[in-house]
Order: sequence, then structure tokens, then C-alpha cells
Amino acid sequence: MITSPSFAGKKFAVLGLARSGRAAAEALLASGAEVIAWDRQDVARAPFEGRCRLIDPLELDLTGFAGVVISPGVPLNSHPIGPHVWQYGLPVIGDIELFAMARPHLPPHKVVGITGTNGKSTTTALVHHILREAGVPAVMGGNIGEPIMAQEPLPEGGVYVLELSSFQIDLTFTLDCDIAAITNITPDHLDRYADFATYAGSKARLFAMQQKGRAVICDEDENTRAIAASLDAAGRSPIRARSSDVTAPVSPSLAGPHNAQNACVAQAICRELGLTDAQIAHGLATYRGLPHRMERVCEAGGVVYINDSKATNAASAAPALAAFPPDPAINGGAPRIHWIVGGLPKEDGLGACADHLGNVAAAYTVGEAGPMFAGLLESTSKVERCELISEAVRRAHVAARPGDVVLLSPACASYDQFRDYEKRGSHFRQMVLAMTGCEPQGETP
Ligand code: UMA
Ligand code: ADP
Repeated sequence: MITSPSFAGKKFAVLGLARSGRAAAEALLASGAEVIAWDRQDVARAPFEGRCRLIDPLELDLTGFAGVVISPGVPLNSHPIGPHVWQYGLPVIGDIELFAMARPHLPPHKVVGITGTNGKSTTTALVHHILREAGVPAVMGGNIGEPIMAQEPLPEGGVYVLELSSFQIDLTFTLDCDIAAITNITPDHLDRYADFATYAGSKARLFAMQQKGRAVICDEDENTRAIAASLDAAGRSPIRARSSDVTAPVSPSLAGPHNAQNACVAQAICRELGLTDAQIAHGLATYRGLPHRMERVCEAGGVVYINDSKATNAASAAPALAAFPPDPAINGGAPRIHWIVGGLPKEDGLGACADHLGNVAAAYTVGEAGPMFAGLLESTSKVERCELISEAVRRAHVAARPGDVVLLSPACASYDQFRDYEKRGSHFRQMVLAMTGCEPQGETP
């Protein structure tokens, strides 16, 4: 775990004790800080029974505290913790800020921070993979995998590759990334922000926090172009990455135009870190994808089942729909996708998915957004109102013909029926394996 002498003897409250909060509290305790911890769930508090004071910071006089650490899942825009803490002139911070505070005591290293609405995890995992293949000590953390404070510090010359969600950036104030990068900005998480401009502004703060590091910006949408222009105006010369920049062959796990965007950002980051084109080309060619992103679960009876549970907004589901166009050699060129869509809605319409409905043989609507999607799709596509993913898989399995694709790419958050997108994807995978009788193809988280 990452600890720091700078936390010793200081007093921190930690609200939220799931993955990131628990790691933050453990790191603070191990560093010799005084920790007051809280989570509304008993099960999350349990590991800290008897080890620190357990009390909701909302009930505390925070005079003398160094800061309050909250989890990214605690909604800063509506939760009373913000106003309560700010009245004491204290910062509300997250685990990434703790990492930033611990950096001066870590062996000399570099930090790469990657944000964007879509493609953060893929770009982060890809940079991490390219570095590891090139023999550079590297870890990835942040919004992906193990929380960063729970990881072992890297030896000198190591690179911390951090995926940073807007929620995490909102809780971070001094992270000076050696390289900060962004893939794209499209509407998302609008329940957590006053409007789209505020959400986009949150992403832009990653670059504002840099002191002398480089910025890598894929400027293929107007919002990222605006960030690049503001950095130009400040004399910062951002590196502009474009999908067409990647000319080396990439692994099948990086198929599709959306992954070209991720690959070009990863390539620009790795060049800036000093890797050779040959090292980068090797990493791009050998990358194996992440679970829940266009993950091929199995093929049964000529039907391919794809788990794209991480597509939690319309912009990320659209590339999945675009990936399987009708083929004249398959079922006379009929649409092939049996699209399982819905969950907790984030947007009112179909967004970029509307451009690819010609590829959809039938839509199986699920979750809270099910009726909305059914209403939007009924005039163009066959619609089956299912409510549950298990029912959707059952009906799609019956309807799909050889050459078709059963695709979970929900364009919605999962929280109406699942703890997170990973649980939703794992549930889909289990349903598919049970329905088809396929063997699991290597268990994923
Ligand atoms: N809680 C309270 N009181 C409240 C609200 C919440 O006590 O009023 C508690 C909850 O009971 C829970 C904790 O606070 O125990 C909230 O934790 P969390 O949801 O932040 O969960 P973590 O396990 O710490 O996960 C977080 C990120 N979660 C979110 O951003 C919502 C994970 O991103 C991240 O991987 C993890 O830290 C590791 O660092 C997940 C995510 O869905 C993957 N991210 C969003 C996305 O990718 O779209 C941004
Ligand atoms: P994030 O971590 O930003 O959510 P991921 O790499 O996990 O991004 O991908 C999430 C979803 O978005 C997947 O369904 C994936 O197919 C899709 N996706 C990945 N990269 C992009 C991109 N650059 N543009 C649009 N969609 C993308």
C-alpha cells in the first residue's frame, strides 16, 4: 500500500468505505494518521470496528481536521457533506488527492492521468500494457482495478497510469500529471452536474492542475477541441492525437473506430514517455481487451454473444451497434443484432445509437429505461419488452439465427438492478452460458 509520513499525526475523516474509501482509510491508518471513518452500510464499516472511531462526519465538529476524504460514489452535488466540510474551510478530497499528497515521498516516478467520457479504461489498460511489455515498471489504478492507495509503490523510474473519472477529478486539487490525456467528451453523468458545461469543466481541471507536464488531447469533438484551444491560448502546446495517427497493426481487441481513438491517445502518451515506435507497435499488437467491453462471451449455434455492459451511455453503445452491419452472405443481408438495451436512464433519446438502427434485428428492452427505449424504437425496430436481462437473453437466444449477434450494450447505468456494470456484465455472461451450455472462456472479474 502507499503510505506517507506527511499524513502522520494528522486527523482525517473518511466517508464511504467501499473499494476506494477502504483503501484510503487503511493507507491513512498505516501512515500514522488519526482516522474517523463512516459508511452508511454496516458491512462496509465492519473492517474498521475497534480500529478507529466510527461516526458520520456530518455529526462532527471538524475543527482541527486536515481534510475529509469522500468516495467518488458520494454525490458531491447533492450530499450535505460538502457544505458541512466547507464551513470549516476544509477541502473535500478523494483517494487520488491522497496519492498526490503522498507523491513527494515516493521514489522518482511519472504519473499519467487519463480522462474522457468513453475509452478511459481501454486507454489506461493499453498504456499500462505497452509500458509493461517494454519493461517499464508500471501500475494502473484510479477508476480501474485496485484503488491506487492499496497498490505497492513502484521502484524508481516507474509510471503510475491513472484512469480518472470526473467524480475523482472533482475531489483532486494538486495532482500534477507528467502527462494528462483526454479521449473525448460527450453527455454523461448529468445527474451529478448542473449541466453539460459543468461536466466538461470538471474534465478540463485535470489539465489546469498540471504545473509543467504535457497534455495529450484527442481533439475529435468540439468539447476536447475547446480544451486544446484554451491550452494553446495559455502557451501550453498540447499534443493533438487523432484516430488516423495509428498506422501500426493493432490487436483484434482494438477493432473499431472508437478504439482507434483510444489507441492514438495511448500512442501519443507512450511517445511522450520516451518509448520507441517499435515498443509501441508491439504493445498495440499484443493488447488483450478488458472484460465487459465488447467481450466475446461465446459462440453457440453460429450466434455470437457479446458483453458490452460497460457501454453506460449512448455514445459508447453506438460503436457496438455499428460493429455488426448486415452482410449479404448472412441471412440474405438481414439485420443481425439482437440488442439488449436499458437500465438506469442517463439521457432522453437514442443519441448516436440512432444512426445504426438499420443493424438491429430486434431490441430487447430492460430495466427502468426499458419503456422509454421501447417507445423510441417501436417505429423502426421489432421490440420485445423484457424488464430483466435473463428474460432478454432467453428471448434473444430463441430468436437469433446463425450469423446473428446477441449484444448487451445497454446505453444506461446499471444501478436500477445491479451494484455496478461489472455485476450486470457477469450476470449476462452467466445467463448466456446457462442458456447455450457453452463452457466459460476464462473467468473475468
Ligand atoms: N456511501 C455512504 N453515504 C452516502 C453515499 C455513499 O456511506 O451518502 C457509501 C456507500 O455505502 C459505498 C461508498 O460510499 O460503500 C461509495 O463507494 P463508491 O460507489 O465510490 O465505490 P468504490 O468501490 O469506492 O468505487 C470507486 C469508483 N466508484 C464510482 O465512481 C461510483 C469506482 O469506479 C472505482 O473503480 C473505485 O472507486 C476504485 O478506485 C466505478 C464506476 O462505476 C468503476 N465509475 C464511474 C464510471 O466509470 O462511469 C465513474
Ligand atoms: P470508460 O472507462 O471511459 O467508461 P471503456 O474503455 O471502459 O471507457 O469503454 C466503455 C464503453 O465505451 C465500451 O462499451 C466501449 O466499447 C466504448 N468505448 C470505448 N472507447 C470509446 C471511445 N473512444 N468512444 C466511444 N465509445 C468508446
